[in-house]
Amino acid sequence: MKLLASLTSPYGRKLRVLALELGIDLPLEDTAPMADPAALLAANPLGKVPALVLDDGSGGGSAIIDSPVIAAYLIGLVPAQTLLPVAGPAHWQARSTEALADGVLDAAIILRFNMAQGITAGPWVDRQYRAIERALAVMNGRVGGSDFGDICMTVACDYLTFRFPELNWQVHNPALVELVGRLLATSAFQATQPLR
Ligand SMILES: N[C@@H](CCC(=O)N[C@@H](CS)C(=O)NCC(=O)O)C(=O)O
Repeated sequence: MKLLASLTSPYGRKLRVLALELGIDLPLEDTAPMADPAALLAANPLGKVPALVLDDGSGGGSAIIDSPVIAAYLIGLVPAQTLLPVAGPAHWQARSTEALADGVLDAAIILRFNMAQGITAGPWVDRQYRAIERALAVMNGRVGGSDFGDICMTVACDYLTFRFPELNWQVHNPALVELVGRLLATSAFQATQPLR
């Protein structure tokens, strides 16, 4: 199995950290989505990374797409895992925390695509900034809920530091600041730093 993702994709980083923490060997095939490489389009017709290409023995390889789905697949490979509560409210809370963190990334990426076209203001842009601000405030209250949620939130916050340093997300979110400082020092986050 191999992961198609770019070295800077935060969704890809979430999965790479997860694989390291789970002890899963997950080779990365550096894939730039905007170049529409054939291997990516074969794995994911949406043309998005990350995509997980499975070994099905035929050389073709079937694929799992969308980082929450891939995350669930990886976690399912390790029945003894303790990162994500297996069931009940704590499970769904952790999955919702993942969705919040991914949603912050989705909003940030919309902003980047708009910027690339010279659009830096307007109602749609403001809406993304407001969504990020509100989600961060909720995430700040969820620190420590689960290791999985903590990983997802750290990935999202570090992406904001990387691409939107002027946002100063740290100012109103002290619990996230503490979390991110702690997790970025771990070997899994160190090994998956985006090229800056
Ligand atoms: N919901 C997807 C989002 C993935 C995504 O937006 N990836 C970006 C790169 S970080 C991408 O491939 N963008 C290319 C495009 O939107 O065409 C996931 O969680 O995997």
